[in-house]
Amino acid sequence: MSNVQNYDPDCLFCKIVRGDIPSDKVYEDELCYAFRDIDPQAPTHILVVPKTHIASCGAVTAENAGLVGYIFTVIAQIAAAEGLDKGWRVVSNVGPDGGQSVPHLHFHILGGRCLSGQMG
Ligand code: DGP
Repeated sequence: MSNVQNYDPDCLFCKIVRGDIPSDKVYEDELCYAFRDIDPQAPTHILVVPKTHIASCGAVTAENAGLVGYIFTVIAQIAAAEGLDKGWRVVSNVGPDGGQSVPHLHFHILGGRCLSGQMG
């Protein structure tokens, strides 16, 4: 079980990080957790989330920007480890109009097929 700061008992991804809900884990360290999306939109579709509960990119501040920057270093490592050498996409949806369905900051890593021309 992982420690989650700001644990929100109503948050699906807080429960996944804690291990209360099972997931197909790809990567974990003290700050973030990555797992395969349950409804993959590409051959590789991985979600990377901070272990602390942050609602979305809309809640990124000067205080947590370092964590977000660190997560991008992990995203690059995961993309390389997954062999996405022809390219990949990172997406973070914000709010209802942005298509966010789980209000815990997460970054989608999509790859393994050509994604060009699809932005929404
Ligand atoms: P978004 O729509 O941007 O908030 O993305 C949420 C993603 O989370 C969506 O692609 C499906 C995925 N998802 C939802 N529930 C679960 C779950 O229980 N397990 C896993 N692995 N992924 C989930």
